[in-house]
Amino acid sequence: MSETTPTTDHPADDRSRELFAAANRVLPGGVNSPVRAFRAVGGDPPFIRRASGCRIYTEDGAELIDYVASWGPALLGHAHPEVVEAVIAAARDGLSFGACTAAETELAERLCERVPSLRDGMLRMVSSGTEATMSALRLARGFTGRDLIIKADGGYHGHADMLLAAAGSGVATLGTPDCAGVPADAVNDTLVVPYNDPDAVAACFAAHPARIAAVIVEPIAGNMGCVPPREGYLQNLRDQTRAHGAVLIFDEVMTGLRVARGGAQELYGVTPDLTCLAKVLGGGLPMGAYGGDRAIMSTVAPLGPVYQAGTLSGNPLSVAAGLATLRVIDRDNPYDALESHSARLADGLRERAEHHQIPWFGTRVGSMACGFFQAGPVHDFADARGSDTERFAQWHRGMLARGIYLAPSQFECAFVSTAHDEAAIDTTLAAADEVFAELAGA
Ligand code: KE4
Repeated sequence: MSETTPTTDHPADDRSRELFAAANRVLPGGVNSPVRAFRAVGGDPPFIRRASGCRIYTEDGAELIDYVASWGPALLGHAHPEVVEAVIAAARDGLSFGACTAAETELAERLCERVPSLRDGMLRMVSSGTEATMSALRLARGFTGRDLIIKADGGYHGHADMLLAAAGSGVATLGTPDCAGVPADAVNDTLVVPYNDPDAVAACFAAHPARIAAVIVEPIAGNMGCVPPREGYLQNLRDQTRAHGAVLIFDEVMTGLRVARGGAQELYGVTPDLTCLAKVLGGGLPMGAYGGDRAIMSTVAPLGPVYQAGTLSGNPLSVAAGLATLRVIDRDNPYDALESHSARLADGLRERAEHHQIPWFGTRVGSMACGFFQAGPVHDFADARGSDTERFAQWHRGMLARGIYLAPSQFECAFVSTAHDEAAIDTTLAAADEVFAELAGA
């Protein structure tokens, strides 16, 4: 999302400012991923030296309570000892072989038993969410012999060309490039529809009979802020894709393993044909996967004609981190605690915004949440864009100055980890009370 950079400086500190100046000389924007540059909230980003539990520690010696969680992977908090030890042990036996290992099979088995769409199915490991969704869409096209795909406006599925599409002039008209460098042909088969609008999807199927290969959707939108599916939306997509012979793909890169043991598909009881996973799955190391229906997955090379490959796919360290993460999840069953701590945070923020009469529409599913600076409701990206992003930037700066590290964009989520205890939540709420008071007085 392109957003303006507010004029006032961010309260970053000298050492981080020096490091950012150096970074800007050799990295575009000083970063290895655009959102980290803090352009939507202004000022220089703090540089992180280390992290532990729910806290990150900056190069300037600041200690911050972290709700970015590496954009989702840190479900168990940072540097979880069992995950770290598993990675160290694996590293001692070699970093990568580019060959078969038993651990890859074990991880695949553990995923297939918990994610509904993977049961009796197969999966293929890759190294990022982008790789997972790009591969799943190529597979859907190869399996169906069709070319068109449908995605939601404001849905983010990584940066593969075909997915960087802006909505066409009409709901059923094909997309146009949403960024430079994407040829028109790359998105000419991409239809972009409003999220939470099943009729728009139906219009696409009516306008393009027997040409749509797949619908890809975040079952809980997390890249326009947190926008839950409306009642029946996901089931409607399931029914429409089945009726039209199209593949339903749930992009659970963010929601998978986070909102429930089996992901959003378990939570809402809707099973897609294919699922994309990443983030929590790698426990903080580069990891992704796509998988599902055995007949569809049997179209993937070397079984079938859909080619996809990766040097570090299923590498021992990422697999070790993933296995350790699943072991901790299965032993501790963290979801009830995640729910209660996340509810404490979300309810507390809403109460304080109301007390200070700040227009705030809070959304949450499990341990992913956000607050839109508007009265709401927010059901799609057009609604989300009605938020006061300048007030969000002031909120972000105020919270950071009080030791709370939030995603530097109105259109991202906050993530609660198992390491966020009540004390951390209450510290966050106390900071929020002060910042809301500041905003009210501004
Ligand atoms: P990666 O290629 O960044 O591993 O995953 C892409 C992706 C796919 N699907 C969903 C639902 C995602 O949220 C993402 C990546 N999420 C963003 C933040 N919302 C990553 C942060 C960044 O781009 O730096």
